[in-house]
Amino acid sequence: MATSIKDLPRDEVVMKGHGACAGCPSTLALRIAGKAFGPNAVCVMTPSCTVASLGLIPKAAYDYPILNVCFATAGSSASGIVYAYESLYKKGKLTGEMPTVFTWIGDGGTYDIGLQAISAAAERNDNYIFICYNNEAYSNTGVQRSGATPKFAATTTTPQGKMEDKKNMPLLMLDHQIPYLATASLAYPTDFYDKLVKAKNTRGFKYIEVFAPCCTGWKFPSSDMIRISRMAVTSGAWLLYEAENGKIKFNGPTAKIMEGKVELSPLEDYFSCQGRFASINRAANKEEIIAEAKNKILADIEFMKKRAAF
Ligand SMILES: Cc1ncc(C[n+]2csc(CCOP(=O)(O)OP(=O)(O)O)c2C)c(N)n1
Ligand SMILES: [Mg+2]
Repeated sequence: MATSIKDLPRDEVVMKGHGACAGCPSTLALRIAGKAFGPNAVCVMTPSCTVASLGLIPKAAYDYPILNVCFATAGSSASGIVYAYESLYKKGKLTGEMPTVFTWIGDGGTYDIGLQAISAAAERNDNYIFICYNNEAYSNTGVQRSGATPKFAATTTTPQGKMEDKKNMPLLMLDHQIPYLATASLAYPTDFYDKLVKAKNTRGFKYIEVFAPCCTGWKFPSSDMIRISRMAVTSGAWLLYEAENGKIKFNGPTAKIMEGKVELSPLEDYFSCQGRFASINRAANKEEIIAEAKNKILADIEFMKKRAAF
């Protein structure tokens, strides 16, 4: 049975005094991960907002051991930790439950700079949970475009709006034939929590990507973070699903969208509350741009329906 919000453990691993922006989605998502994994866990991070705001000694505000590594080793550092633990347990030098090893890495570190080592770890089916928090930009260094930035979104390197579509990283990871993969949203925290617990209890390589609307980079009031998280799902801009041994199951509103039981909410509403899409409003061909973005979403939905039935 799905967990209710009242059932979530009270444990907090994100401590007070951290330097994250108010309404930071990564920080909230980390709190939920801490509840799912419990105290016996080890985390690997690459340079990112989370490292800068929570992970740096002497101001580290996360109650886990954190290994802060360079981007290119995003996937391989966690593999090394797992192999070391497995060897120590085998030799009897460690006993008890092995800690949950997980990564907490941004979209820049996942989609772009760390991709090679992540792909290799997935292909080896290394026993850890790769978590990507996707704020659709290189936020920490001033909001540059990444492979996860959607078309038309303005960043500091695409001031007129990005001209290319984003990569479909979850599908790319699914094609590594890993035992568990999930997408998640902070508007559906118990769905996210259940997916984290499932990943913890699955052996092999697990990939979870949580959608993380960044108020600073996307230019909206911090109090709107959950509302925007929800609109991304209801408009079809972010699809919620999981795949156990490659079998896709849609979750929450995405399941209803796939079954044709609910209409997509207006994409215009999702765009209009974010400053990064402001140039769409100013464009002479505004209708054309919105129609193109909607058609892309519809095409992705049709593709995923067929992919899930396959
Ligand atoms: C190899 C390398 N290139 C660039 C940087 C500079 N850098 C530090 S954090 C960062 C942004 C990371 O973006 P993302 O992984 O999406 O995390 P976010 O900042 O959005 O939380 C960059 C480019 C670096 N540290 N190392
Ligand atoms: Mg990012």
